[in-house]
Amino acid sequence: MKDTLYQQQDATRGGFVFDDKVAAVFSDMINRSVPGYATIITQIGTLAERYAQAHSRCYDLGCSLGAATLALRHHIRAAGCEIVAVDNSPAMIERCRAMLAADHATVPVQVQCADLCELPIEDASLVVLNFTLQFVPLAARDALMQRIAAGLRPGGLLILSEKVQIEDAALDALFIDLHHRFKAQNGYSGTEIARKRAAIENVLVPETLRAHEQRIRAAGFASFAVWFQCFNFASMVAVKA
Ligand code: GEK
Repeated sequence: MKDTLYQQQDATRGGFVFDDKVAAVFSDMINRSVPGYATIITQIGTLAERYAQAHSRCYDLGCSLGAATLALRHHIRAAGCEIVAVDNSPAMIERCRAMLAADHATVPVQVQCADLCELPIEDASLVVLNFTLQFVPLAARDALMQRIAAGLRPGGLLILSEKVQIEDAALDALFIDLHHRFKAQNGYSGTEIARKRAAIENVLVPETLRAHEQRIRAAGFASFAVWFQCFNFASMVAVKA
C-alpha cells in the first residue's frame, strides 16, 4: 500500500509512532525513504549465509514487517539455527507474523513483541539492527550494545544500519538535502518531506559513524567497518573476537 500519510495534515500531530497506519504502508515508506534499503536487505542475507553458526540464534532487533528476517531465513545454511525477530510495535508484529506464515522457508522464527532493551540475547552468531538503534534512547544505547556483544559467540557478527550524522556541518547539510532530493525522486512532495522531517525530529536521533565505532569497540568487538553508505545512511559490520 502506498504511503500517503503525510499528505494529510493531522498526521503531523504528535511525534512519529509505529502504529497501525505506519505499519500498513511501511514497506513502501522505507523503500522510498531509505537510499540503498533493498541492497542492504539483500546483503544481510549474504552475510547471514557466511556468519550464521550451527545451532545458534540469529536476532533481528526492530524487525518491523520482517524484511531482514526473511533475508536471514532464506540464506542461513548452517544447521539448527533459530531466528529471533523482535519489535515493540504490536501493529508491526501482527503483520510480521502474517508475512512469515505465508513464507515457506524452513528455518524456525520466534517472533516477539518486546522492548529490545529488555530482551535476553543469548548464544547468538548474528545480530541485526537494521535502522533500529536510531530509535532507542541515547542513554540506553551503550548498555544495549554491551548486551549484544556479551550474547554473541566468538566470531559472531553485528550488522548495524543507521541514519548517521556527518561530522562536517556543510557535508551534513548537503547529504540531508540529497536525501530529501532522493525522496522527491521517489514521488514525495515537498510538503510530505517537511512534515515527516518534523514528526521524526527527536524520535530518530542519529549519531556519527565515529560515535558508533567507539561504542561498538568499547563493547568488546574486535573489528569494525562501514560496508555500505549512501549519503547519510550507512550500514556497519563488527565481529566479536
Ligand atoms: C527492516 N529492521 O525493515 N524495541 C523494539 N523495537 C523497537 C524499539 C525498541 N525499543 N524501538 C523501535 N523499535 C526493519 C526496519 S524500522 C526503521 C526497522 C524505520 C522498532 C519500531 O517499532 C520499528 O518497527 C523499527 O524499530 C524501526 O529492516 O522506520 O526507519
